[in-house]
Amino acid sequence: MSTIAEIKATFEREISSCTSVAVIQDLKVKYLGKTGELTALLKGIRDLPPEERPTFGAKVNELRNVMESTFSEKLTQLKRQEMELSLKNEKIDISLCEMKPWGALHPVTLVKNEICDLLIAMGFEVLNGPEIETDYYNFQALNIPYDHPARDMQDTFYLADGILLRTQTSSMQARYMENKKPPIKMVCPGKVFRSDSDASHSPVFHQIEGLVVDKKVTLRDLKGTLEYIASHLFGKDTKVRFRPSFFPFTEPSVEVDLTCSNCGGKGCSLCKGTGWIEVLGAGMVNPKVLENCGIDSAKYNGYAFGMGLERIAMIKYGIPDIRLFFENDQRFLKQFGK
Ligand code: 2NL
Repeated sequence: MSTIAEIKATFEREISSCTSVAVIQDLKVKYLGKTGELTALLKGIRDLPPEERPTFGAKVNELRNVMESTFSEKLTQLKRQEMELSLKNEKIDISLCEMKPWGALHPVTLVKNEICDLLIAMGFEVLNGPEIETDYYNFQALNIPYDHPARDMQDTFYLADGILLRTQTSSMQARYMENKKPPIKMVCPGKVFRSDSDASHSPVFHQIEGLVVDKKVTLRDLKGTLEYIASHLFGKDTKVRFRPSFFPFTEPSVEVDLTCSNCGGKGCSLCKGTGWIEVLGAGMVNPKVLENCGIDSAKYNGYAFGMGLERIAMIKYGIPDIRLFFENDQRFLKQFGK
């Protein structure tokens, strides 16, 4: 009986000084576990004289019940305390994310994505090509003669004999035609380089060129495609106008004007009172270019168009100077793509 009293006393002392859930679980094992102190007492009952067993057993059981309810009360209390403490200490500052400056897509990327998405919807494939090109794919394959001014050192960045920074993405289109049989519907966006620099010319800028090669393609197919793009980029009432022009790689060639998105065609300072803005060049692929790339020009023909993405973005967003695209000034960049 005195052992029971001793165990009870130590138990009460230990449990009242217990301050954590982990410790209380150890204590429970110490007293009530398989090899616990109280369990040992119960097992010892058989060594007592039979007349003492009932009273002793009842006392031990009574203590076990007290211990079990004390453990469970103390456990609930400690769990609550630990929860309150962690709620107090582990604060999550959810405003921290707001403090980080969010990036935005560059206006040239926005315009590129928009045009690519429209062309993808019409079944065009998007391809990227090398920025370092050979003279052959950049000029010769595209029927640009040796005496053409674009080939001059003042217009093209040459890296080595016959190697240059591409001046147009059509170099990739020439590569593509060599390897694919018509029908071809592809678009090629990317950086191009020209030795030229002022408010409307940058030594590096972005172009997107489209190419369709198939049987019986017409200038009207080209116009329809451009009307679709123009109406989505600048509004559904935008009209497309062709004016005769010249490119070595297309015949006939056209300059393409759109009704001014600023005044809707009435005439304003942006369109210099004409109501029209020149946005791109295009035409029917010169049969010589098709032949250069191994396509039978008696069987197939096609159209092609090329536009400067900075120019499109300048018109769309009213940006006055091309150099703004390349200065990486956050005050400029963060106005787009929110
Ligand atoms: C412009 C005019 C143009 C093309 C690009 C092209 C490509 C092949 C064959 C024929 Cl593979 N043409 N591209 C055609 C006409 C005009 O670009 O002013 N770009 C900024």
